[in-house]
Amino acid sequence: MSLKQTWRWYGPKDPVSLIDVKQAGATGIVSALHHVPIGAVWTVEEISERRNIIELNGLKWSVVESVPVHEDIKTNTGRCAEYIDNYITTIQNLGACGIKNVCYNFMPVLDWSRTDLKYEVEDGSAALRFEVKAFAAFDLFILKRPGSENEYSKQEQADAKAYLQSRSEEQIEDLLKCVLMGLPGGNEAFTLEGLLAAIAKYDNVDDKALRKNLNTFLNRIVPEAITAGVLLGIHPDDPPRPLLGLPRIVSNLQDAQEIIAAYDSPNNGITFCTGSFGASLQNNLPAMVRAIGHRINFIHLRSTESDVEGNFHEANHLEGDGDIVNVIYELVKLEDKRKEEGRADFSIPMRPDHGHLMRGDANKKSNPGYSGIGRLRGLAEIRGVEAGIRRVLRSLGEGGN
Ligand code: DNO
Repeated sequence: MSLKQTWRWYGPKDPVSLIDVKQAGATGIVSALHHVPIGAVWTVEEISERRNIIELNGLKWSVVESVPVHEDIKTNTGRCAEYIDNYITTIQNLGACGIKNVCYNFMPVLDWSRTDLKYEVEDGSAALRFEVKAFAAFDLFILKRPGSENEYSKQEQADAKAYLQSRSEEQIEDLLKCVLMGLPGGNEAFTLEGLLAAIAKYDNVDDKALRKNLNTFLNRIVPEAITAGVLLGIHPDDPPRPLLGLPRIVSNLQDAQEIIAAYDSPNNGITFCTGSFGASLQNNLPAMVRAIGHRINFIHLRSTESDVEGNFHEANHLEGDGDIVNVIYELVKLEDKRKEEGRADFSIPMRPDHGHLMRGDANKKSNPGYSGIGRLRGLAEIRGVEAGIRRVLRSLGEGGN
């Protein structure tokens, strides 16, 4: 046995085809109906259509990533009640179509964020990067968010200004696009005014209020997920630090434990994203698997190289500070334990998350982080490590079956 090897596929327009996925050796697909407006119901017809395309290619739609949560739910304003009802219907429809694993996130306004989509690493491939002073420069001097000057020290403001002055117009434009246009699978593109308006909706929503709104959401959707047989997994904050003065509630072990405790059920789980949690040097990933493994419903494996200030770029899957080899060891042990306990969900879907843009893909169109060859390398390395760990455990008589 092994972790269920899956692959994110953005749908028929994804430049990486389902044949490519099959040849990479994945058997499960992670996909979403990105064309459905956030908050609207995913109908059985639309879900079945996507599922059929996947199945026609001999693959299985294993996980939905993501059913996005409308901002009105996160802020508990406007059409919140209607959007929660719609979310429930979507979960029921997914369950009825046999798709039983749903990832979502509760990050305010922006989904995952980076400041550079083409950071060149030593081997010449390009990685995604987040730089604290670049983001501060965007916040302070491009977005000019009211009150932002009170949230950065004098030194941070000076660094951000110097950073901006050192950049060409084209580089500044790239930074602007990187933050505003959103990354694949994230929220819609913003204008500067639109972003300011979206942020202003959080004027009265701090961490405590956001947690309360998440709990309200969970109390409504988890019982329905249980009935529909759907496992939910909240995705951590990426990066795991507050941005644009907005609240952040899924950045570390304690956050994850609070969410699990808010509604104690295997259906209320975590998407264990090693890249998101791992970008904070405070998070010990193998220890986190030991602590919350019983509620891990979906896994993203990738590594980052970070510094104490919070800057990071995405490293090769087995390099950087993610300690992915030890994480895989803990995951193999976790699956053994689940089998012993007789859990039906012992095999956990895992996808290689992101990858470098490599030379063979450099001239092809691709979604940032989601080119084919970089992820193929990641999956192959992960698969090799897992096979090796299982082999050794079996020969020692210590599980790994
Ligand atoms: C980035 C991804 C995120 C993630 C969503 C989950 O590569 O991990 O887009 O899918 O935040 O809801």
